[in-house]
Amino acid sequence: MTTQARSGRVLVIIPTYNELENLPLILRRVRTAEPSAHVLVADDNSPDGTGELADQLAAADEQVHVLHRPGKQGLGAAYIAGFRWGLEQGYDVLVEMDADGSHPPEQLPDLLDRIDAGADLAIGSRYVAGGSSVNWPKRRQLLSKGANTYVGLALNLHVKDSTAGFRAFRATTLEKLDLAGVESQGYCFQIDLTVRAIRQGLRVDEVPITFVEREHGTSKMDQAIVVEALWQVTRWGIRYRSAQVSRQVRRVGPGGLSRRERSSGDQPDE
Ligand SMILES: Nc1nc2c(ncn2[C@@H]2O[C@H](COP(=O)(O)OP(=O)(O)OP(=O)(O)O)[C@@H](O)[C@H]2O)c(=O)[nH]1
Ligand SMILES: [Mg+2]
Repeated sequence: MTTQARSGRVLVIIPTYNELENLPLILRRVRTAEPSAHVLVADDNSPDGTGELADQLAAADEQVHVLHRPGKQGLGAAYIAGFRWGLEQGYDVLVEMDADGSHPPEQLPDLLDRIDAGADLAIGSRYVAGGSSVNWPKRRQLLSKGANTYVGLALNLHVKDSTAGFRAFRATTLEKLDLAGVESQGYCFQIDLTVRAIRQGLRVDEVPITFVEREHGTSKMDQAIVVEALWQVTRWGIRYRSAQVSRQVRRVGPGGLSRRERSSGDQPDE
């Protein structure tokens, strides 16, 4: 599908914290891959001057915008602020993309095609057929894959890469997710949004992507972050399953299945 055929205005949100080297590269790649898309750089007052560089780049390109935030408040908070800005400005599709090149802008059209084909949320996935990770040490790959398998089991999700951070949301999807109620940060943020979309009955599609480990700048990820996230997922899983059990108990009641349920073959939730 050509970019001219896009069903709406697209905003690519790129959160930045100390991405001086990466920012010009990623902006050029996004603008080339999807020329009609606008970009919002959401910078948390990076000490290395990424925010000032973003201003210079925005001054030279009317499709590039900058949201300055007072200090480092985490990826999730930067995205929520970016979503709000984009919704206020009337964009129809809002995209999450890291600044470090891990999410190849050249694959952005694949995500947008999926939105145009009817998805409410398109996730760039490493773990569906055709997806992969490049330059990732084996240990990190195992940690990520294991975490995703655990999330799927604990929360009963049929999404292979619920922690992925390269995604396109319809504006109408974000409006249904109760963004004001999202408190999760870091590794949990993406999982939280995935769960919210699925529980709303929205169409969530995974699109294969090639995830590329950052070349410039420093990584903020470690094992402790993943372990902490999985503990939060476990708490959500327990809450979700106990809600399911209470529903089941209410439905079956002390006398077993109602006559209607018996005659219709209707089963309580699993
Ligand atoms: N605005 C803002 N951006 C952030 C913050 N923390 C991380 N980012 C940006 O979010 C994106 C993802 O962060 P990364 O550090 O690449 O995290 P990661 O991809 O999980 O791990 P590595 O690539 O291994 O470092 C990058 O564009 C970061 O600059 C933050 O507190 N505020
Ligand atoms: Mg990264």
